[in-house]
Amino acid sequence: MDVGIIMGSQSDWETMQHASSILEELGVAHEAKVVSAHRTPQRLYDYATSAKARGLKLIIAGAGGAAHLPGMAASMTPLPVLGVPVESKALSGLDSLLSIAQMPGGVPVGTLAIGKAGAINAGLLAASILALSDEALAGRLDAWRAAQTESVAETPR
Ligand code: RP5
Repeated sequence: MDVGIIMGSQSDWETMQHASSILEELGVAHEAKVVSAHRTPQRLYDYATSAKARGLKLIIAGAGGAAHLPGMAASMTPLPVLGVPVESKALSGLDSLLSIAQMPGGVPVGTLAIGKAGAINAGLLAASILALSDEALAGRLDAWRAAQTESVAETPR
C-alpha cells in the first residue's frame, strides 16, 4: 500500500472518493479509512504513528470545519501529508481551508483546494510524487495528462 487516504467522517467520502478514483485510474495502491481527530483520537494516533512502518509513502487527509486531521497526522508521521479541505455547511469550506493551510512553521501540510478539485489534485500530486521513483507510474501519469489535454476542444460546442 503506497497511499493512505484518511478522512474525518463518513460524510467526507463523497469528496475524498475523487482522490481514490484518480489513484485507482493511475494504478496506485491505496487504502481509505475514516479517522477522526476529534471523535477517534486513539485511531488517529495509531494510524499516524504506524503509517511509515506499514509501508505507506504518503498520506492524503481530508476534513471539514475545525479540520485538525491533516495537521495532527503530520505531527505524528515523517511521511508527506497532503490536506484536502472538505466543504463545510456553515462556512463552505473556508474554515476547513484555513484550519489545514495555517500550520505553524515546522509541521508542513501540503494544502489543496476546497472540495472535489482538491481531492482530485491530491490524488494527482500523490501520484506525481511517487512517480519520481517509479518509471511505470510516470508513464501512466504522462498518458493521463496527455488525454486530459486532448479532451479540451478548441472550439466551444
Ligand atoms: C469533520 O466534521 C469531518 O471531517 C466532517 O467534514 C465534518 C462533519 O462531520 P459529520 O458531522 O458529517 O460526521 O470532523
